[in-house]
Amino acid sequence: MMPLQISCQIQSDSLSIIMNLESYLSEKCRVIDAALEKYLPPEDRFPDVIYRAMRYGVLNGGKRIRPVLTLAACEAVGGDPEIALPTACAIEFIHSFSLIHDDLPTLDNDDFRRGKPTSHKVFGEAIAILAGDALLAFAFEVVTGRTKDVPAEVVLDVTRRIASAAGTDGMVVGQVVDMISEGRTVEPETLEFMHRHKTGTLIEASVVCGGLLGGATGEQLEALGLYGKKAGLAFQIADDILDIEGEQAKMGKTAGSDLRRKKATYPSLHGLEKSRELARRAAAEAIDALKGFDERADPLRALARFIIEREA
Ligand code: GRG
Repeated sequence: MMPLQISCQIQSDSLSIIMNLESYLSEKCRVIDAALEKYLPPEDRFPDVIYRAMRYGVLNGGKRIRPVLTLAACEAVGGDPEIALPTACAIEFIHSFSLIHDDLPTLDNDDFRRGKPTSHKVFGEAIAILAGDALLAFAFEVVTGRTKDVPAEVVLDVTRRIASAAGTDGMVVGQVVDMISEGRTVEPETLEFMHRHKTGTLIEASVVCGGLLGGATGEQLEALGLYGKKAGLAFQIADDILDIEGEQAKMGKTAGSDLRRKKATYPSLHGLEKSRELARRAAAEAIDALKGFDERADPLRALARFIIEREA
């Protein structure tokens, strides 16, 4: 990973934050990767192919942005990130599930993901579908079974928010709009709806659930929700830009696939320059949403910048 001395200039109150995001990310990723490995079923069980496929889809080197956001949001409200770890991992299981299904021939038909052959290329389509299904169910097993020292109603609320973000209030409708928009010119509102749902809702849930588990007040939750919405939108606009400008080797997936499939994207509708401006604006609004928080929210502020400056 490139050294990331992130200097965040917050536009509204010109507060400047310098933090070493690289060391923060690598420490959090180490903790998250160890927990993902620990929670996942071992692959020496019958029938091993499904466990191997589940593990392959998760333990293949993602950036872990969503679980890092969950831990960072928990810390931003003074909570113990250890408590949020099962939820952070559950969200990564759901995200990994969505990538396995998104890559299938019937959806995006991609051959590479995170620098490796996609799940269906390794295990065949049927097992890839089942591994995705298994990861979705497993995510809820982990949140409800592994979360400790939190009131049951908080676990219930977290569970409901994650389910809602994965389903027809979130990823599923976003994906449907993505599919029906292929090859068509869509209205800016439709594109924003698509991005908010396909990517934004799970990112928002990652942040809000971290806050909930950390004991956030109602006001803090509202601010974290706004941060998550804006950061989620910035993330997907940046993803659209990377599909055009990014280096395939760094991204670990096939570049230019949106163009080939005539996908509705920010650059296709607004052009690259305006898209960069919209991503910057969304990230600045995310940072602005945290103005009532102290320095414990600095990682969230730096992550908003990282989301639009990343190279993969
Ligand atoms: C997942 C509930 C559910 C149903 C299937 C396939 C699908 C519906 C939805 C697709 C959602 C999807 C794949 C959105 C794209 C989000 C996106 C930008 C993914 C890339 O995320 P990164 O960059 O990837 O965080 P890494 O590999 O770093 O984890």
